[in-house]
Amino acid sequence: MENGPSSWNELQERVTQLTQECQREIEQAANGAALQEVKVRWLGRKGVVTQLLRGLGDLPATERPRAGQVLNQLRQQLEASFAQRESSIIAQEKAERLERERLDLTLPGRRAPLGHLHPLTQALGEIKAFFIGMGYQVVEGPEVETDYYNFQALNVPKDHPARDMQATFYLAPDLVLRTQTSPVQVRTMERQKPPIRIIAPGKVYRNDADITHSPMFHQVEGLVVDEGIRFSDLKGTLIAFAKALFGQDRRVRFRPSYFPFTEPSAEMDISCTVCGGKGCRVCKGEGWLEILGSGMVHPQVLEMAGYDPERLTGWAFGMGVERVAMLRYGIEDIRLLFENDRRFLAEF
Ligand code: 2NM
Repeated sequence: MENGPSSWNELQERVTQLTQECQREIEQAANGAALQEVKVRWLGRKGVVTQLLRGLGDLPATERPRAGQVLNQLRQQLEASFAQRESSIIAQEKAERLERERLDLTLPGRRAPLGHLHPLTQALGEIKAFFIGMGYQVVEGPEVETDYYNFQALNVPKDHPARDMQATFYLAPDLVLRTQTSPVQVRTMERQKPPIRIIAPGKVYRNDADITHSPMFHQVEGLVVDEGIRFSDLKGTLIAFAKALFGQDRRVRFRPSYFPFTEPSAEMDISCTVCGGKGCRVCKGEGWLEILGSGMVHPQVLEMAGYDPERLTGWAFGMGVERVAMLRYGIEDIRLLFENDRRFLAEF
């Protein structure tokens, strides 16, 4: 061997030295990349061991086999050491990764936020449930109405203050946004024969806006027509309704009132839901809250709808859904019901 060991002892010694040197580097390689770099330096195409093997060609033919054996042994031994270290690094890196990515499978899951019905929809649902339970039909009709169905058929003459431009949205001289759902009841009377037991929920429109009025709001009106229907039917039904919605121990009273489409007419109050009747800010010291208007259907209205007022009588009522929701939940500003601020809605 030129420039190399001149005796077998020296070659053996050199190989032992190289083995130790390489072994140390293998142990010190901290990760896969560092180990690969060491491997290239020792066993790669220009690596230490490869250079030595190439040097074999320079040896006399008689020495080549033995020297080749020694160097091949060195290469095999180093390859084995690399493989061992490689697998221990892979195992260690896997253990580290598992530790780093550890999941606590016992943690409770994140609950999907559950929505709920809008307070107005809840109030409307309770109102409908009561009347459906009493055998009433739910009917709907157009929000754009003719002057005839919104006013004339309800005994509201051309010069009545309820037709004031201030309150009614006119779309054309004979076309309005309905100011109440009563036109639905008139349309139903025209279509069906008694007995009639219906409620008409829906949007209505009036040019009013403050903390208790919105230009669009919701009403539920109801109508019962048959032979022998009396004011006591109105009272019994509406008292049962008030107690179903506001509590069985709620007190109820009727006050005389006026509507063009009923005679006699009455407003129904319930004892204040906030103070129970002692008088507070919500009931303005009265102890009572007005929740709906009602009355015996005016004979003129029955007649215009094609019914014989000598044979048939009826009673009707109308209430604002927003008002019911505000009284039930103690909401002081109607606009909160339409802003859809989820922090507000989440309270109901
Ligand atoms: C109310 C009050 C009193 C009412 C009357 C009718 C109809 F079509 F039968 F004439 N529907 N609704 C009525 C009666 C509405 O709202 C405060």
